[in-house]
Amino acid sequence: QSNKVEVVVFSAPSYACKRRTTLKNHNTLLTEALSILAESAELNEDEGRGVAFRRAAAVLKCLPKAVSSMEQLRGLPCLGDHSMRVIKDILENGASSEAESTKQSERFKALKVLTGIFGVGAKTADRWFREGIHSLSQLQESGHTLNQAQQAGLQFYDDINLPVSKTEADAISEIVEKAVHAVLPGAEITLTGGFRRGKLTGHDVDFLITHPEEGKEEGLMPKVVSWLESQGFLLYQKTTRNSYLESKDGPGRPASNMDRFERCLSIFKLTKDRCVGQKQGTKQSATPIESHVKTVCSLGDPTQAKGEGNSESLTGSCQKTEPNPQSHPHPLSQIHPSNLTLNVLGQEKSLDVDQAQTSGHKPWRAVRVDLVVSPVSQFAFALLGWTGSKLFERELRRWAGHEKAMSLSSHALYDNKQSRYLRASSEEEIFAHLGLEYIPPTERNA
Ligand code: DGT
Ligand code: MG
Repeated sequence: QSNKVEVVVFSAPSYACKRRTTLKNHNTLLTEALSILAESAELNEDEGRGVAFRRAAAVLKCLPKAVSSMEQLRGLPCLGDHSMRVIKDILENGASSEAESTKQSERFKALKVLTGIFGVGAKTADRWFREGIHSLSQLQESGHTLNQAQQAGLQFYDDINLPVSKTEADAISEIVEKAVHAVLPGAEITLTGGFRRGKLTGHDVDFLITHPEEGKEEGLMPKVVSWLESQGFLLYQKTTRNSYLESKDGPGRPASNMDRFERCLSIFKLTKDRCVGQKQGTKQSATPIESHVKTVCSLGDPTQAKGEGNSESLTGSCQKTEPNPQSHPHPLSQIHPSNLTLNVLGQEKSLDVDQAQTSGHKPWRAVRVDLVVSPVSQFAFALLGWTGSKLFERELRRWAGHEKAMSLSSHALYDNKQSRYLRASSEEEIFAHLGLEYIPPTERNA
């Protein structure tokens, strides 16, 4: 018998798309610290550093056990010197002093609060921060003109920063299904994003819509939006048209990482009896009673804020971060109530901020919903592209480009060697084209 203590040395492939990452994370202390540093880098628009920390966190997420010594990390990829120092600090002292001081820093806290506004990305938040705007109340006092998205973001700040539950996502699914089937029977709706990966909460609800007959999906989004609007389900929406066919860069080689599908970024109004404790078999009618109650919170002159759009929410890498309401103070408690008015059935009343903003005092909540329409010929690519996680997607594209000389997008897969597009009607086929073992959605939580 030997007295040698066996050290489990972990190993893992360096591409996240070759690993199986479930939601069971045995190393949350480590991954949370690395995620804070990633988030901070992203807020500082240092993408390279952000990705490095995301990769380091992701490799620890797939380990079958908690890390207990530095020795065990010998065989692991993606762990640079900086990440190793962070891990060592946690293993020795129980916490990372760097992650802790980042979390406490005035800049990080302020940028988190400001990018918590829908339609505000890292760039805008940084500009405001440098002007001395560190809180929502300071933003309001500054007299800055906000675009429509940002106004909605401020108005529904608390709700939007409150995680969406699976029950709420299912209630939204029902509404979206009703809307889509009302305007195009036979269309198919798929829940994508984090909920498709099995997450129990999310920062938004993502849907992909298609029709089995190519071309039938054209012009669908405006009709769906009109239906939703007529039923009082939308608090905000911005639809962008599909420009895929018009673009010069060609499928599989998008000019930016943005998709060209018809897409609607929206904020839904979800009635409370639909979100919490909805009883099985007691589905209520599609029209919520208070869809007749129009809420108009005025936060400046909306006519002054045109043209900026909300593109930042699409491109800002820090816009969509894991919801963590605990790390936020309650910035809305600082908003001056005199800025808010509520128009209920034509009666204007001044409104207590709590009544207007917090989810506890009103019979509905605001939920961020992303709708994407795809032609059925591109559906598999769109499904793979919109299921995530973000790092998994990035790694799939890196694998395709670096290891296979292929270009993968949410529209297509192009083989640079054969100079042709590779067709696929399922995610399994795409993985096969890429020479990868199929990883189901629940194991894409890198
Ligand atoms: P969540 O909502 O916080 O629970 O997390 P996810 O994983 O649902 O993340 P989300 O909603 O930001 O996005 C879902 C997936 O959709 C994500 O993995 C990547 C993709 N995605 C999001 N926005 C864009 C975009 O503007 N362009 C492209 N190509 N993909 C996007
Ligand atoms: Mg999502």
